[in-house]
Amino acid sequence: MGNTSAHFKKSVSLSPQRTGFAPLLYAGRLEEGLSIISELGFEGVEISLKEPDEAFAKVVPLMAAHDLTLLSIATGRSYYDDHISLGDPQEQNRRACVQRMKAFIEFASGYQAFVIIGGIRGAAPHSPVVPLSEREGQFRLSLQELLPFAQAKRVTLLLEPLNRYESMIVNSIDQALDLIESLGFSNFQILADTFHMNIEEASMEESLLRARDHLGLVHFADSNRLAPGWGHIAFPAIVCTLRTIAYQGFINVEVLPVPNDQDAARQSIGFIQSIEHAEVKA
Ligand code: LER
Ligand code: MN
Repeated sequence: MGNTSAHFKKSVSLSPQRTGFAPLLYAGRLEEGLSIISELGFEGVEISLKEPDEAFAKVVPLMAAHDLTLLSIATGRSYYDDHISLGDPQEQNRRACVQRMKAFIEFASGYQAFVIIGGIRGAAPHSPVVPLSEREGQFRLSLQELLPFAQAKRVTLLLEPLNRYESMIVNSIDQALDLIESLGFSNFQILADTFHMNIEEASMEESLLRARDHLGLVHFADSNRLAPGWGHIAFPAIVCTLRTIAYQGFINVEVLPVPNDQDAARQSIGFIQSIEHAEVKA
């Protein structure tokens, strides 16, 4: 058993705008970024957007020109910049956020791209005190509306467990699995991010094994959110597990532009290439 393809497809998180959400490369320099990452050997792009605007739609053809797939759309800026969320205790805000997500889903359906549910569920630890059960209930209500909408448009939504310092809802892979299994939609899958797993999981490898039937995408960042290899996460064991479960999706690099965008991109792809065939002894 294992991944039969020669290598994992690799993608990277970019942003058309400069943003307060930091682990994005070439933020505000998207065209330059597309050309450099395609030369480095990346095959796909994840784009962080506040909304699916026309300015961005015009850039999408450039991706194809560089042989890059638009893999996924990250949506957290609606919460970080506009303060609306899918678990919002204020109904007006929650509705605005559900509408925003529907626009993302419509946009993504044209490109067969994933739409990510990460920070957009809200409930950051510093947010106003509202019983957690109420926020979870509101989040669930939003999902019950969005999942059939996305299904009709053949779009898969990815639920990304976030560490406890970023959200109080769905921190671990097991919590994500519970929610996904209880809702029962095949277009609802997991996005497993090594940066968050390093904080929340007892064993990243065991968690990936449990997630195997629902794993849509993987984010790679090291323990300090630098490029893989510049922190202390044991990536060879993780790629070995991904091969064991025959993971066929992309490995998406979501890292800080430190010491600069190009070095972070170069280290990320070079490091993954150097370990992706490694054998790890149990
Ligand atoms: C986004 O993919 C992520 O990992 C989060 O930290 C965003 O809130
Ligand atoms: Mn992530």
